[in-house]
Amino acid sequence: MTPAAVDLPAIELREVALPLVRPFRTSFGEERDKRAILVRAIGDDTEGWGECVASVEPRYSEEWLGGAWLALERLIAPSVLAGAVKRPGQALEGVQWIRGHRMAKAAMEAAVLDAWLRAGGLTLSEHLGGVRDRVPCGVSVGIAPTIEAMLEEIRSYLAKGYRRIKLKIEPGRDLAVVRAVREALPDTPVSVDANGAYTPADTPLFEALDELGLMMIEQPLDVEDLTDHAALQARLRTTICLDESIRSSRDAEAAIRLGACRVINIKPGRVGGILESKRVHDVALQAGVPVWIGGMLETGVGRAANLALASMPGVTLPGDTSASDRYFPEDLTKPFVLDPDGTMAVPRGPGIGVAPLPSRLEACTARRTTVTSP
Ligand code: SMG
Ligand code: MG
Repeated sequence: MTPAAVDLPAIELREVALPLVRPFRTSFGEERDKRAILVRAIGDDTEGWGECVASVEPRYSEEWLGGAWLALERLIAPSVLAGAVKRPGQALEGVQWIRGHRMAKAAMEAAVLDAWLRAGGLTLSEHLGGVRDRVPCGVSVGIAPTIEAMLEEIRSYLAKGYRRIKLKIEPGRDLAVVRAVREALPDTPVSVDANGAYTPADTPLFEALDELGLMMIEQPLDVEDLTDHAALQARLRTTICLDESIRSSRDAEAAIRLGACRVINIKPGRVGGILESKRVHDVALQAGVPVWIGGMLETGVGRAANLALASMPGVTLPGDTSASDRYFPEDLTKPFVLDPDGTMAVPRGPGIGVAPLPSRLEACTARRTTVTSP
């Protein structure tokens, strides 16, 4: 059944703040608490939720929370309020002229899509052509102060069942750390993620990492260096996975054509939406390139959508979608729980299948505003 058009007379924006269970350190800095913008599309008989993954500072990409808030409040929400949403892809039609701001657009699309699917009683996974109701999960491990601390953290994740460990690396904290982990846990599938912290001059380092039997090396070089990634991939047996460099399905096509990667990490915020994520997936599937769903330390709202994306047929590798207790003492939604076999259930309710718990939402809200039709 195709849901009917939904009228959305108002859009609420909330900035939320949640403490993390432990600081998350990457090559571009450390986060101690999670801040996000939640978009709530309010219809007469339905509502929908989306999460904007822009970080507080523009380090992962040029987007940042303060800028995304303004883009949503002043440009994106007024444009969506101007018309009824008859088809899911329509939510962002009026904002095509806005260059960039993909994370802000993705959050709005997610909220509208959720409202539309809820109105029609369809799950997001069904809408995306999902083929599984449980998905295998990995976990991303931040840079720790010592190797011992990192090993302890990793062992606790393995005990819970996680199927793949991703280590964050940065210049100076790379080869020795990864070697120590491989030696301590030789049978554990391990990947590394550099968040673009290296240059082609670091090729000897990657050749050394190439000897360690890693599942993949994620975003070793700068976001704009597709050709350098292609040259590096040609020298390595280890698969290169691109994250930051893939901002659209066109980027995915180009990267695959150039041989810049053999795997793609899909994040809906980075590529400007859930529907564009499906297009990246389709391009990769067509080319025989495996994909997995990444994470941006989302609250349960964003994670629910990521789990639905992970149910698509071409998502054949464990993602960074971990359980609520890996991130927060208390999530915004009903907690997501990892099964001992290292899988999580794809939400079964209509739309994204979850919503923020009202009392948690109030407790975590730092600011809010409501944009209404003019
Ligand atoms: O959601 O578990 C998660 C985090 C996964 O490592 C993760 N994300 O480059 O893939 C990545 C990073 C970006 C995090 S920036 C906040
Ligand atoms: Mg990454």
